Amino acid sequence: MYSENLLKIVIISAIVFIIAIAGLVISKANREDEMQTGGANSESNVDMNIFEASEYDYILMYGDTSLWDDEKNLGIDLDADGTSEEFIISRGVTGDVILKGIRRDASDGRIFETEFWTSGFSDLLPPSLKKGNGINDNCFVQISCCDIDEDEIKEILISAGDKQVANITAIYEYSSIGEMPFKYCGYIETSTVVRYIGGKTIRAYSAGVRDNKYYTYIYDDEKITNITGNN
Ligand SMILES: [Ca+2]
Ligand SMILES: [Ca+2]
Repeated sequence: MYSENLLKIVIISAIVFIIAIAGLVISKANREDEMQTGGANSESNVDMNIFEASEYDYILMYGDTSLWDDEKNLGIDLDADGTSEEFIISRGVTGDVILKGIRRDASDGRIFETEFWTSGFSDLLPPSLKKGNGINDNCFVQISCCDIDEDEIKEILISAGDKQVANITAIYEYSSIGEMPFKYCGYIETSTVVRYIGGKTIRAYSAGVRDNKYYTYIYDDEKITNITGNN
């Protein structure tokens, strides 16, 4: 009798142990999935974003590109003309980062695209954020759409950063005509997070957001201007 009870206890303990381990594995997998998933205004990713605003859309990826198992897509009508523009974060065959913006011509369906990474953005990054043609293991890349200069057309913000030492956020204007759908208008360099606070005003945090140390920039007339120096 005693050994039967002992056996039951051992079996039950083993089942509880297996369930606990399975739970841990599943929760870890979910976290890892979230790390690379991003998504429009997803609360679970707020702490990971390297560009933030109260109203915006974004896609985000993180770390070693060889571990990216899918691409991220964002369809958004930047100029409210009824045709969506499209953004993609994915990896190329050699593990390089692909950050793409696409305009589809509503009348004839022609496609015009900009690959931000190879058309100048990666050149802005310090070596600490890069690995080969890709990003370092602790680096995030983010494409965000937000109307910063309040002209009813959303700007595109391309960001790369590790949330500690370096954050490069470049601003591009959308053009609904011509061969170049996205025009480079400058960049902000800081340490952690870049945040749009409304009124054409951007804060670039040099430490954690809670430390409240930031430079203030105005984005207007396709130009970024530092207006206050360090607070
Ligand atoms: Ca459009
Ligand atoms: Ca705008």
